[in-house]
Amino acid sequence: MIDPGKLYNKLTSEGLDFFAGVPDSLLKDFCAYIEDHSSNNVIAANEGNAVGLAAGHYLATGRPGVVYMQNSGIGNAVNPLISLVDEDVYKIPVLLIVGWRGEPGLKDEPQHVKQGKLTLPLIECLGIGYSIIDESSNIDETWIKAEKRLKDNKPYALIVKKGSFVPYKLKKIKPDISEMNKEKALEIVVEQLEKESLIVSTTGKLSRELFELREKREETHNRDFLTVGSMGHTSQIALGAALGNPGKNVYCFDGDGSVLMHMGSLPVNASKKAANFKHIVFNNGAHDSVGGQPTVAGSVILSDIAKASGIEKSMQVKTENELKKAVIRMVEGDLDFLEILVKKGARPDLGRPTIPPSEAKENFMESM
Ligand SMILES: Cc1ncc(C[n+]2csc(CCOP(=O)(O)OP(=O)(O)O)c2C)c(N)n1
Repeated sequence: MIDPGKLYNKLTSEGLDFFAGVPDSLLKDFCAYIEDHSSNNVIAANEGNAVGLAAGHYLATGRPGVVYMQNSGIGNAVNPLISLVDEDVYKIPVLLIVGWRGEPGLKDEPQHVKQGKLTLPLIECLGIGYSIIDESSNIDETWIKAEKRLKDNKPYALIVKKGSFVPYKLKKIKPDISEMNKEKALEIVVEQLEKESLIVSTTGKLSRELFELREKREETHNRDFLTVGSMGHTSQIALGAALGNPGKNVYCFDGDGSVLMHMGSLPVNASKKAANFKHIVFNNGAHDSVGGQPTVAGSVILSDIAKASGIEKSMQVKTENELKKAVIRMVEGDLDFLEILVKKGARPDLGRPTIPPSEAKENFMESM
């Protein structure tokens, strides 16, 4: 297996000492190593932004930046890869490190299957040279291929298979921003909501926790739309649903990483003034689902950003008591945006949704 420190040292010794990206579960050991050792690591809002950061770094220093991402993020990065760093435009070298979820032949969740199959074709169609990295890859040999491309001012990608890295545990863990357990907070919210309300929940563990909570409460899953992929788009799915059926309350259960990824949604949500759309963000200040790397949401007040975006009835809570009162206000129509500060961490035995997405969609539409 590859020692994340060895890859990090190789890259920095070759002058690639600027890192930007969005964390990924397959790259979590490498992302954690960078977070602990580099003073030049930007955990970006989305993968396209990360390419922009690497391009800016190159403009300032003449040295390529390193951009890490899950293959789900290739879509976010396509525009700056084609219209900024591409050889037909500014010819800016950048090293991409891409976690290969859904690799053909390996079992993975439904949202990763197509992305996994299309990862190499997508990289090829973008004209980006690449090496496939697995546990037996030789970093020095791979670097020779990457360096050649980078010297020609072209991007190069390392497509990293599952299990390639020696485990490395993040040491610089930021303190929790709240004492409240996320599953407990979720339970309080679900308990207070009207039975017939619909929920659109975000990518990662929150949707898995909602699924398990429904099982525990012996309730139907039919009113929940679990956004298993499409990170950052949850509030727009919920808004679209709310606008499509003004007679039903639609609650968006979001994460801080997800809100940050496409934050422009907030003023758009405000502008629609849909009384039946309600946004609840579980803010743990981290990308908890993929390794706990920090997000900038740990040091900003998302409910103030919502307010400044035009969502006047917004508030932040961090105790169970405050939360109960806030959800009641929301149900009564007196609150549109609720930020719940919660602790990082999830149960190690957390399950995954067992209903196939297309069937879950039919059930949700029926409830709608
Ligand atoms: C476009 C895209 N980039 C990255 C990922 C990998 N990913 C899945 S969940 C997640 C973290 C989500 O963070 P947040 O919304 O704060 O929720 P938390 O995991 O903390 O519950 C990431 C980065 C993804 N699924 N899609």
